[in-house]
Amino acid sequence: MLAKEIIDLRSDTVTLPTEEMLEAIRHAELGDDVFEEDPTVNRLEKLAAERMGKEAALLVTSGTQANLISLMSNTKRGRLVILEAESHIYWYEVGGISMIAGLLPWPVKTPLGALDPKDVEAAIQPQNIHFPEPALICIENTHNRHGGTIISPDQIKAISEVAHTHGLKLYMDGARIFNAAIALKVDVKEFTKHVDNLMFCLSKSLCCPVGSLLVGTREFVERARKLRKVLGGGMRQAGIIAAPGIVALERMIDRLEEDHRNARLLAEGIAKIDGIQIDLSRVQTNIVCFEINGLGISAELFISKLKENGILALTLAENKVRMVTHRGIEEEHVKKSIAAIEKISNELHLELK
Ligand code: TLP
Repeated sequence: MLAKEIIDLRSDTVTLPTEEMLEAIRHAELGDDVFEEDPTVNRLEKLAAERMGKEAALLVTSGTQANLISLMSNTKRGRLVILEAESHIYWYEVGGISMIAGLLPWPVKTPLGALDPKDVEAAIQPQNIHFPEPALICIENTHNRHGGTIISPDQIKAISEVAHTHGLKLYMDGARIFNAAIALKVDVKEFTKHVDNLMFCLSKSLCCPVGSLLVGTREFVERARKLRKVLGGGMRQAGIIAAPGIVALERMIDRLEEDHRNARLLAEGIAKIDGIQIDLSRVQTNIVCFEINGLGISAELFISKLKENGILALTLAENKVRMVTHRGIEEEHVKKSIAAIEKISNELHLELK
């Protein structure tokens, strides 16, 4: 019954595997993946590489591990990495870029998540005794902290031209790249063809329990394979992780449109509520971020009030809340969430009077 149900809008990482995925796990053909002998892993990696239009792919345990290994595989210690100031690598990966990869992150601010090629050019420091050598440019697509915004294929192309002119690699944290492809109704290769390599996640809106894939040239992936081992990420019968990944790539992508429709519905509903500010132009995929400046309470307190109403969300800042739609969130859950936010807003406005 919906009334007692928790509506979990914290993240698309909370999605559970489908029945078909559980069946695929049960029947997966297995082997030792450190010896590259797990047939199911090999199938998934081949499929991922084909989908992305690259030579090879590597299954790793998480998006964070995928980003760390990619940073290391693309660079050498002591180099400079240009990335967007709100990027996941910079904010949410425990500083692994410096702590483990030994790199200097160089954050560049943007209004919507897409690096401006002119700013990238400016950030590529001249060869000078004082500066570390730049090695890599990172983009994030869709952009999480900017609200699931899309970096378009044309924008990627323009950034890649700057990167390649200066002999730098371009890497894409494509944790949610299929959301971008579905939203723009283009093949995912349109987003991947201008980057040297990328990662994408199976465990977010594609509903797998575990896993991300690195994709790029054979050489990049072979270096990554060794780095994965250094980091303790060499897995054995990893076919049990790969099997649902194959189901995800074959069956779970088209349904992302539903999540986008629900996010839009949620955003439009929230936009009508007193005390809340939302930039609807940012709601391009399955993430909805909004500010609660007019409610007179912190985002933390707002989230706890939501929880009392059976709705879970995350804070992004003192005054900012994030909600994410995914499989399991239906239109009726969206309507219930809007109603709950409206109720909280009305109660707060009454208290203020
Ligand atoms: N993002 C999670 C949290 O860490 C915030 C979420 O709920 O959105 N890149 C991007 C763009 C991501 O959004 C995430 C996860 C990652 C990398 C890391 O993936 P995991 O959680 O698998 O390490």
